[in-house]
Amino acid sequence: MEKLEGEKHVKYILSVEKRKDDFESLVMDHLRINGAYWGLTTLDLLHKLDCVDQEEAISWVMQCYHEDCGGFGGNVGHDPHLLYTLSAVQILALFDKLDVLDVEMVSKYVSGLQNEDGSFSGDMWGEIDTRFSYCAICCLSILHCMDKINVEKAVNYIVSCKNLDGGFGCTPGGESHSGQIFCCIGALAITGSLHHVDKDLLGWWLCERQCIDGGLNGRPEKFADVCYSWWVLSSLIIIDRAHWIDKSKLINFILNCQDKEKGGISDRPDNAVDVFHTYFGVAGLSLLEYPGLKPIDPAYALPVDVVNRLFFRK
Ligand code: GRG
Repeated sequence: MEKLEGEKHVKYILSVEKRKDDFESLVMDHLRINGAYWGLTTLDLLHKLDCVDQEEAISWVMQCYHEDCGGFGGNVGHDPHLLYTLSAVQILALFDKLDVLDVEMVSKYVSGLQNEDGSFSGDMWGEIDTRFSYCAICCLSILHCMDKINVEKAVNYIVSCKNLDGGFGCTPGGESHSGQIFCCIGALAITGSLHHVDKDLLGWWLCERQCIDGGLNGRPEKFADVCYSWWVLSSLIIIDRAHWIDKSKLINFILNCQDKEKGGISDRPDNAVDVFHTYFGVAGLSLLEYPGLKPIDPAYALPVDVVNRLFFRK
């Protein structure tokens, strides 16, 4: 079996941060704060968060903050959005620096995006998606501000996106997709509402995502992709059905997607690596209890020690 090239992945992540004008940096320009969350969380899972200049990272995150509304943009000077606000809050949680936030303003921004039916818009332009329900709920939970939203309505909206196959989509009636399932199951777990889930039915749909090559796909008839090692497996763990897949075949699939020379992980074997797949590969291996990695929390998508610090200060 291949082994995890941890040190090379650390070097790869640090090098992406330095290269500002190559293809990967340019395509990530509008979601740089998501990239920072993926990269920094990977470093933390590999016990290497101290390789980055914490002050510099936090100062950059705060440059993405909009003090007029309380939201964060994907990069300096970009418009605020829930997707980026969650990443900013997660990065600050990683560094144990949530105290730099005006929690009142940030939670006001997030709660202000809840709609009458309990759903969340991603930003002022109004697109609705269960991804944004997850972002809002995860963010407010980290900030200990769940009382700022109508949790019952938020949960009912998510439940209205449940399909007959046990999965969840973006909006009511939307096709089941593993990414959306993570968002819905993660949000239901955080709000203590998993009793709305038929665990056997959903577990069956999720374990059928394992392909012949050992990797997981996002929905039927699609190719396996390393990122679903996170979206599918975290959901299976939350509903106690992770033993329904072949874990060693999945570990092999992820390890075979590594660039063993330059570091980084790709979506499938022999493809080009990127920070997104490097994060989800390492996070997937962490869920699979691969030796040497910090354990990651399947609902908050943060290392377990960070989540314990948030809720138990230990
Ligand atoms: C903190 C981990 C974390 C997440 C924040 C943004 C978000 C909340 C969740 C995104 C969930 C999602 C929809 C993931 C799927 C991403 C993806 C690879 C989509 C690709 O979709 P298609 O249709 O791919 O191109 P398939 O594999 O179905 O062909």
